[in-house]
Amino acid sequence: MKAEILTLLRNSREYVSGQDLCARFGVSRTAVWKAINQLKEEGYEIEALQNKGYILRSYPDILSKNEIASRLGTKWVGKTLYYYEDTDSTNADAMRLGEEGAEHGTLVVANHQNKGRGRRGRVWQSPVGTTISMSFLVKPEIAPGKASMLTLVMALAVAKGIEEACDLSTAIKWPNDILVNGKKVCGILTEMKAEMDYIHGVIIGVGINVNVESFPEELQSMATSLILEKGRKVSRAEVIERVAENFEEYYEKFMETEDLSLLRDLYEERLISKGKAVKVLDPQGEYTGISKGITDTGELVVETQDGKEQQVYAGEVSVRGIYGYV
Ligand code: BT5
Repeated sequence: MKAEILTLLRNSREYVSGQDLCARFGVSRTAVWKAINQLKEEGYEIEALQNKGYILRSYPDILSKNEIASRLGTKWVGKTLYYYEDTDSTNADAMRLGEEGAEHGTLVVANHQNKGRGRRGRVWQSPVGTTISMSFLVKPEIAPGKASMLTLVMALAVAKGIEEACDLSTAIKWPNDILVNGKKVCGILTEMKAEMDYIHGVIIGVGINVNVESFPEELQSMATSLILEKGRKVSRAEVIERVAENFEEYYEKFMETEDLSLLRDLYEERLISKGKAVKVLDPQGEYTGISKGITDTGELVVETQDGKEQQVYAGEVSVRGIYGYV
């Protein structure tokens, strides 16, 4: 009921009467009063006026199960929601929950993540209380080889979500970095539990620097946050809401065709490398070229000096002018 009261208060510019709340939820005035008091204790500034009711005056950057649940207007993403104050890695949590039978669309969010993982064993740093660490569990009935496209689907959902939540323009560095003004605000890690021809679950982990005011020295030249770019605090719950809603829409589009053909234009509009010089760190040897865009199945297309087009499936690609490739 607390989450529903919060939704009602957030969506109302007028006072919401206590009587209406009682009638709506079929509970006593005391029960409503108790729920309101709990919300106040969590940091919501709720004003109560006799004969008028309650109004929500302000809400700081609160992250809680109620705050997230009260916002999500999704059909299936985040309907099962786990929230942890502290955890090692939300990707590890989502993987475990998936093995225990958690449903398609389950969302795991943490206020603090101690052992955030990047790709290939790298570390993802998530300072306490200022970042989003979240993982989505999906169970698509597709060939396991197609699952890596979900990283691109999520990249698009995050890029669009940030644009909507705080009116900043974003760019995507293929395949999994979201940038604002040329620096990384978000990384995505997709992991999968599958047999050769059957997916048990795909975990798409998203780390977003939201209200991080400073970074350790080794990240300063490449990392940024929404607060640093926007110049004001940003509500993490609102960013989660937008990302989740976009992800639901884009995932459904992806499943229609089992590729990115319906999303490719949207992705390429934000692809930072498009038309630019890139360096591909291929295990067979490094090469340079001009990035042309992506294929319907998510590979990066790079035209080399001899005019041939190469498709990059995985691996590291540096873009000239971004994070140190000069
Ligand atoms: C990523 O890896 O960018 C994927 C990050 C995924 C994190 C999420 S948080 C929720 C979920 N649970 C997890 O355990 N992980 C996921 P990669 O492309 O390998 O980039 C890692 C590199 O980014 C590091 O080696 C650093 O150079 C840099 N880095 C680390 N922390 C950063 C931060 N907070 N902001 C920007 N860059 C960072």
